[in-house]
Amino acid sequence: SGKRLRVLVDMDGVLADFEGGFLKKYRARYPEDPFITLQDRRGFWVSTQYGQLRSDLCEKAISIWESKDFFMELEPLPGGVEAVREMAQMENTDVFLCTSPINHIQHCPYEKYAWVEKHFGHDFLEQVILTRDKTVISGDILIDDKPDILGVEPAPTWEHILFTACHNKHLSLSPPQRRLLSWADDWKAILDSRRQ
Ligand code: BVP
Repeated sequence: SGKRLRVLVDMDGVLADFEGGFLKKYRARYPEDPFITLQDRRGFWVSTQYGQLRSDLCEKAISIWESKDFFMELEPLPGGVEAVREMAQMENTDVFLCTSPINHIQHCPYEKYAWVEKHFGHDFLEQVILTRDKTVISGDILIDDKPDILGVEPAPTWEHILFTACHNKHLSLSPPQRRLLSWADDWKAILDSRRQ
């Protein structure tokens, strides 16, 4: 009881398999070029690591997620859609999908909404927040695979829960930062720890 809990959930790397979708389409489009296995991924930015592998691969990587249907066709990560649906049904709980579109605007913003409609249904479009700055969005919890979530607000209201992904699993967190290892991990306990 008490006030409602507001949970912000990221899409890429938390609900949608950005890394898997990227690697599959990159290898299909550039079969002669080197690639980075998911096991060898380090750092949030795919483009940065590909650019370090070979300088021309940075723009080749970018060409993949700037293509039509990239975001729309991402596979859901295991258990994510089910967990968010269940979370949204819980008492005193408001869930929003909080995601940063790329600034190549042709396809990504539309396809993120289309992905939500496809996997959650039309009514869930009400819960979508597209923003390039998550620090100005208020909430109690932000579940996100990006290790550093920065913006103009130095003291965001939310606690960032780091969702484990191939690129962040080796990072040691500075306490009291917490992780959600996957959607099979105890997300309900994390929510309960923030309820009044
Ligand atoms: O829309 C995603 C993909 C894009 O950044 C957005 C991250 O959004 P959040 O997960 O933080 O909501 N993106 C872009 C690049 C390179 C751009 Br140049 C990248 O390497 N990885 C990545 O996810």
